[in-house]
Amino acid sequence: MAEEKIKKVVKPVKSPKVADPAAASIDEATQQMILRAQDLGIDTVFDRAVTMKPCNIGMQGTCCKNCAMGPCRLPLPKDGIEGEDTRKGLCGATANTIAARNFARMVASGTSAHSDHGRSVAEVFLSVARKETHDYKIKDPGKLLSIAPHFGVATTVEVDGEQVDRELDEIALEVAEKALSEWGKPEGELAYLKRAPQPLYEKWKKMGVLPRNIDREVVEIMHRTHMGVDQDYKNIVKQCTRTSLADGWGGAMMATDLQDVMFGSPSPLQSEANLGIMKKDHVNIIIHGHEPILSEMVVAAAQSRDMIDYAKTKGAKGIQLGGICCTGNEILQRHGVPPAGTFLQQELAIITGACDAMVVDVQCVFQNLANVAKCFHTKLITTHPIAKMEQDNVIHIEFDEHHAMEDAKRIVKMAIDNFENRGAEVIIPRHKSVQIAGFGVESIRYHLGGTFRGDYYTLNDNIINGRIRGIAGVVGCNNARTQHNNEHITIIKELIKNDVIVLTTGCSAIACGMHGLLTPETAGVFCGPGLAEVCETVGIPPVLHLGSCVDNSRILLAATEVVKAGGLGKDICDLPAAGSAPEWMSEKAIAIGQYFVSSGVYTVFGYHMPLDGAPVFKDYLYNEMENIYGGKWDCEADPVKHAQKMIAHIDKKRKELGIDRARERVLMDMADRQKLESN
Ligand code: XCC
Ligand code: SF4
Repeated sequence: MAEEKIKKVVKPVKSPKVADPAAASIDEATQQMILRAQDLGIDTVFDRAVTMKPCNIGMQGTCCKNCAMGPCRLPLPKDGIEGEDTRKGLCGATANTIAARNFARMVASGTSAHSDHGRSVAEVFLSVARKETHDYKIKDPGKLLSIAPHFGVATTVEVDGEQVDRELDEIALEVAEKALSEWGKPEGELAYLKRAPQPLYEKWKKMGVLPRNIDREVVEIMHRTHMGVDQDYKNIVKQCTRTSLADGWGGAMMATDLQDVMFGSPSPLQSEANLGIMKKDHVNIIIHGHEPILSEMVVAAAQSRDMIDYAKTKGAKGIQLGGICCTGNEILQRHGVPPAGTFLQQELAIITGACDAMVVDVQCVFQNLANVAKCFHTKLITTHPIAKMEQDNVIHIEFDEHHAMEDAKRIVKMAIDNFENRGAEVIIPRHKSVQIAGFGVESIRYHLGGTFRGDYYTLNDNIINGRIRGIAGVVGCNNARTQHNNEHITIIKELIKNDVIVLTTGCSAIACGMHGLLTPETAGVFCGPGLAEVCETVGIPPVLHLGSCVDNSRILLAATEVVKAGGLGKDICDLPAAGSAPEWMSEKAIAIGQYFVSSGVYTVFGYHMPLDGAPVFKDYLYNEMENIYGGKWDCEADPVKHAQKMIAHIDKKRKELGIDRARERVLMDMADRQKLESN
C-alpha cells in the first residue's frame, strides 16, 4: 500500500497531450496553424481529439437515454454473441430498437437542420414576393418559372382565349405560399416528390413512405422514438426514410431552389481555396455557417464603395471575405468568394491573427471559437436568434431580412473598426489553390449535354460507351477522428483514376478545392484515359463542385436527369452510380445518407457508423434495404477500399445494364491509340 502511494507522488507530471500536426491533417496550412496554436498554448479540435476518447458504448450505437430509468447501456460482449441475443434495457428494449431509435433521432435532427434552413429561405422569399423587403430580389426568374409547375402554380393565364405569360410577381407570391405550406400542410404529400423518376415515386408510394409535410415527419420520429412506442427497428427505419425524403426531396431541395431564385443559380467561375486567401493588409471577414440569407448581404456590403473607402481610412487596402463550411460554399458558388477552409479549420482562421471578424449563423460552428477568439482581437459575431453562445466575448447582432443591408453594413463596419486592433503577430499560411466551382444541374446540362438535344445526352452517351465508368457523389464533413481531408482526397483520386466522374458538395468540395482537384488540368494528371478525354474535350474538371450540403438535392436531380436522358435504366437505382461521405460527423450526414439510400443509391460512409452493437439492425441497413429501395448503406474506413467498393458497385450496375463490354472496347481502343502515339 505504502509503496503504491509513493509511486503516485513521484510520478512525473505529464505535459498535456497535443496533436501531431502531420497525423492530424494532410494540408500544410492546417499543420502550420495547429503548430502555431500549440506554441501559443491554445488548444484546437485536433488536440482535443487526442486527449478525449469517444465513448465505447455510444460508438456502438447502443446507449439509450430516452427515459430516466436509463441510461441503459448494451455493449456487445467482447467475444460476440452466441445463440440468442438476450441483451435488453430496463424496459426490455433490444439493441436493435435502441440503435434504430438513436439512428432515427439523427435523421430527425439532420432533416430539421436542412429543412429549418429551407424554411427561413422560404420565409424571406415570401417577404420578397410580398414586397416587404427591398434588399432581396428575384435574380433568376427563369428558375422561378421552372419550379412553379412542381408546386402546381401556373406560369401562363388565359386572356381572351389566348395563353399569355402570367405576371412574375403573382407567380412568386403563389410559389412562396405553396412552398411555405410544405412544412405544415394538413393533408396530401410533398409537391416535389413527383420530380423523382416515376418508378421511384411508385416505390415510395407502395411502401407508404411519401412524406406528408416536413414538420410532421420529424415530430413523428420524436414520437415514435419516445420511451415505449415503436419497438420494431424495421418500422423505425421506414419512418427514417419518410423523414429523410422530406429533407432531400423537400426542405433541402426547396432551400436550393429558392436560394437560386433569389440569389441567382450558380454557373462555373474561378476562385481559390485555403487559409492562404486571407490577406495581411486587408480587413479579413470570415463567414461561417449555412444560411446564405445573411451572407449574401455581407458580400454586397463588403463590396460596396462606402465600406471599401471606409476600410481604406483605417489603413487597410480593402476587404477580403472568406468562407468556412457551407455558407462559404454558397457565396463561393454565386460570387466566387474563396473558402478559407473546411469545418476543421474554423479555429485556425482565427489563429492566423488576421481574422478581424468571424460572422456565424447556424450549424457546424464550434463553441470553442469563442475561446480562441478571446486570445486574439477577433470579433466573433453570432447573427441568428436560434444560435447564440454563452461566452461573454461573443457579440450577437440579430439579423432581420427587413433591414438586411443595414445589419450587414453594421457587421462589416465592426470588422473594419477592428482592423487596427490586431495585436498578436499575423501569420497567414501561404497555401491556397486555384479552383473552378459553381456547377449545378443546369450548367452540367450546358457543358455535358448535347447541343441539339439540350439534355444529359452526351453524359449518358459517354457512360454507355464506357469513357466514363460511372458517377459518384462524394460529400460531407470533416471529422477530427480521421486525418483531415485525407479520406476525401484519396477516395476521389481513386475514383477519377478509374474513370468515375465525381460530383461533390459540402466540406468535401472545399477539400477538393484546397487540394487542387477542381481544375480542368486535373484531368490530365489524375484521371483514367476515358474520363480525361471527356473532360479535356468539354473543358470541365473531373470533380464538379455542386455547392453546399442542402445542394445535395442537385445531385438527386442530376441523377434524375441522367435517368430521363435514357439508355441507363429507368430508375436511379439502375445507374452506375454510388455515394460517399468519407469523413462524416454531423447528423445531417445521416439524414442525407438515408435519403440517398432510399432514392436507390449505394452509399458508403467512412470512419465508422454507430451500429456495431446491433448487428441485426446494421445488417438491415447494409443489406436488406436494397431489396426495398434499390440502395443500401455501407461503411469502409480505408479510403482505397472505400473507393473500390463504390467502383465494384458501379461495375455491377454496368453489367446489369449490359454496357460492361462497351467499356472494354473503349479501353482497348485507347490502349491501341496510345501505342500508336508512342511509336
Ligand atoms: Fe458541416 Fe455543411 Fe458537414 Fe461541412 S459538410 S461539416 S455538415 S459544413 Ni455538410
Ligand atoms: Fe432504458 Fe428503455 Fe428507458 Fe431506454 S427507454 S433508457 S432502454 S428503460
